[in-house]
Amino acid sequence: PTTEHCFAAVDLGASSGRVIVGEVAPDRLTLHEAHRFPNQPTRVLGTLHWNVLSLYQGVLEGLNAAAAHTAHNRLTSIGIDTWAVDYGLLAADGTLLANPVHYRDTRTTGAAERVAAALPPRALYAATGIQHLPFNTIYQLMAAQGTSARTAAHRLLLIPDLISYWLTGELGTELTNASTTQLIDPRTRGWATPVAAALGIDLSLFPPLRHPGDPAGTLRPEVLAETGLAGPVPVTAVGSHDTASAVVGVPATTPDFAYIATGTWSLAGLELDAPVLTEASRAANFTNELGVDGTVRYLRNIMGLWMLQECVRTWNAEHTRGAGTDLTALLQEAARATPLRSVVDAGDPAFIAPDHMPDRIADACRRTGQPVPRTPAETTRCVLDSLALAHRRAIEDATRLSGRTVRTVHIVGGGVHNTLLCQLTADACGLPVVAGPAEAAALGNVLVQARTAGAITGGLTDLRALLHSTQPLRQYEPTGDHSAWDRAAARLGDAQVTGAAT
Ligand code: ADP
Ligand code: LRH
Repeated sequence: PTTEHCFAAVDLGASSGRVIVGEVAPDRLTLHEAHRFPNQPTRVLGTLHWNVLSLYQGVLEGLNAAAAHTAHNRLTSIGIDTWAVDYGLLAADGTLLANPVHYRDTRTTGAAERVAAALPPRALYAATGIQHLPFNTIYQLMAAQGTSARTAAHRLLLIPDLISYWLTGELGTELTNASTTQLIDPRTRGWATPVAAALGIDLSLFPPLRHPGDPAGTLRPEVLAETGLAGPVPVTAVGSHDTASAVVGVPATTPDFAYIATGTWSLAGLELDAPVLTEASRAANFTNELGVDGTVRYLRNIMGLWMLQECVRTWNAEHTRGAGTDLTALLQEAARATPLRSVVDAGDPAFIAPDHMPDRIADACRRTGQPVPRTPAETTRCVLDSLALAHRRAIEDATRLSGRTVRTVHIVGGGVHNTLLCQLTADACGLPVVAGPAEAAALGNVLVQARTAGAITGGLTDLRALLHSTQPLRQYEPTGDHSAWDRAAARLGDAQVTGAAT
């Protein structure tokens, strides 16, 4: 590798963290996975936490491995993206006051009602355009009111901003991820001050906003010593929300595309120039998260491969399939299982919490009068059919609500490896699917850094053209009887596959 233009993307997903080195030139883009480590939350005294120090340790090990991969241990810069909504609270001296709580923790139960009493959901949506999800940061802050950490807090840092602070000592709040707090006005792309005032949230908790491409400090000497990197190493703000970086990483060649970022979650929707804040959009539970280069990510959160991950975890614990479930064999069996035998609402918040996923899926089938899956392969098929159906519904709703047309669906993220899910999504949507890259978030992260450093130039279209010409992609054409998907959707009824809007 050359020294000039190696970038490290720190990409922390809910299932794994990775540090990926991207080498970039105007006509070349190669990735090297320096390090991958599991992200395993821990329940302590009844609260589910992220193991944030262990994640930081993984980042340091990853940067060490990245240094070893580059000539002379040099990186042009580092960018950080992680999952959204969660945060750490800091004391005035910068100490982390408590271990960040996981968005799947149940502490937010009842918080939405308290927020609604202070600010009706319609007004909240008109001001922020954010989909109602029980774990949005405002609900977490409502739930944290009166706790000792919240009372003592001087600063609030979203997870990528916290990792960035530990690496550089600099404070900031990156905009794309800030939009997931439900405290940003997507029209002005600044703080929604009236919303914060109505909810009693002190916006001075958040350090100043920074934008993708802004400088975010340089690695502290202690970090250089630990990682073996040769300084100085700048940290560049990227789309620090992993989904914002993943959308940059969509290799679209025309404007009429929809995307589905599939990993732990499926985030399905469109890239727009302006938010859609209508009441119809609120009722359909669509979000207007902010994207790179002034864009809006108009999408719906769908439960994603979390449902399958949790099933596999349960089966492994029960030894249903021996010591460990072989995902490849399971997916092959699922491909042979009866199609669309039973489907569940993959937008249903009932699937958010961990544990007992196969039972919860069985219950949902029972409640809707459908056959209960009997084997892991049948349950897997039910999950994948349900996800494909939810993908289709999200794309149909997004086009209807925005007035846009879609001719191609791009799938990016870990789900790209799941060829059955990609084919089912093409079948359900009745549209060609282009699958890849799997590491779209890391690629989007690297591309924004590379543009900032001057290694490449142009807008999102140019960045995507580079992806299209350099990354392996696979196309899936729609097959099968399209009306079978309409009949399956009808079994769930109209209100389904949106996640109930309150
Ligand atoms: P996150 O960023 O949320 O941590 P990823 O984008 O890494 O998630 O996607 C993880 C998911 O991708 C896994 O849960 C799994 O379902 C799927 N996946 C990854 N590799 C494979 C594979 N080889 N075959 C099938 N599915 C895979
Ligand atoms: C995906 C993701 C998604 C959020 C969820 C909390 O990793 O960032 O966009 O809604 O995690």
